[in-house]
Formats: sequence, structure tokens, C-alpha cells
Amino acid sequence: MRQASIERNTAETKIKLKVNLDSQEPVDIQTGVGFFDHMLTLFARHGRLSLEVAVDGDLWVDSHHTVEDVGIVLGQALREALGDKAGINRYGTSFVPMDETLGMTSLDLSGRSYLVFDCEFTNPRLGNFDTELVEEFFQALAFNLQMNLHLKILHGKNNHHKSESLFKATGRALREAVTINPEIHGVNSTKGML
Ligand SMILES: [Mn+2]
Repeated sequence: MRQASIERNTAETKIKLKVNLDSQEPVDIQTGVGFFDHMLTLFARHGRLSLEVAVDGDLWVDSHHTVEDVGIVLGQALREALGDKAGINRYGTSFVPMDETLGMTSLDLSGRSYLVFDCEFTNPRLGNFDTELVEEFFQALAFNLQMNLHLKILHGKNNHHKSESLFKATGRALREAVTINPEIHGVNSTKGML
């Protein structure tokens, strides 16, 4: 089983996170930020992975530390679960429509970190979640998982739809990238490692 469990405690957040790439259950997300729980649940379900997240964060400040730190720990856990990445597809791309919105994720589990984020929000908040934290989350995820991550909203209006399409597309693209491909022998790189 490709899985990892991380506990991280700082003065700002206390996080317990478990991920399993080879099981779809359980999915249990409790960050204290309702909209973020909704996004992480979609990410896990559409990524067909088990994800448990429990956060005790400094929400009396705002949701920034909670969202960014979950991105950091999720990235670290996924990287650990992937191990040497032998036999995986490595790349994944997904387009996800949500009514009037069309979002896209294209990613490479290359061992190098990069984020391209091409999405503009017109509403500063969704519940107690600041929409600018969508980019903060994916930045932390990309850098700690050491992946090249491109996110784009091709068109759309509704901010809930835009965010949701990016989390769903990233789950689906990640599933494609982590899937073991029997045609791939060893690591899918001419360099010999990822
Ligand atoms: Mn929704």
C-alpha cells in the first residue's frame, strides 16, 4: 500500500493527516473551514484516494495558516506515499466542467516544484474561506509534493464553481499520474529517477 501518515504541530496549526493512494476509504476531512472541507472531500473522491485530515488551527486569526499548512502536509504525505515512483504514469491532465465554468489541471510528478495558476476570483470569500487561499493551497501542495502543477480556468463566472472545478480536476489528474502502468518498467524518466 502506498500510504503515509504525518502529524505536524506548530504555534499556528496542529495537523493530523493520513493518505492512502491504494484505498478509497475512508475520506474524513475536518479542518474547521467548511468550504475547504468541501474542496478536500471532492479532491479525495475524484482522486479515488483515502484522505483523513484533522486540524486544530488558529481560525481566530483567519483561515490562512490552516489552508496553507494542510497544503504543506498533504504534499509531504503524498510524496512519502509515492516512494521511488516506479511504474507510475507520472503525468496527468484533466478538464472538469461545472455548469458555466471549465477548469483544467495538468501536472507532472517530476521531482521539481512549479506552480502556474491562471484563475481570477471576483468574490473575496466563500464562507469563512478567502478565495485567494486556493492559490496558496496549490502552491504549498506543488512545492511539497515536488510537482509541476498548471491550473487554469478556461472560462466561468461563479467562484464556487471555479474553485470546485480546480480541486476536482487536480484529484483526477493526480489519480492518472499515480496509477501504476504495466507498460512502464522502472521509473518513467530517461534520467532514471524522479
Ligand atoms: Mn460545491
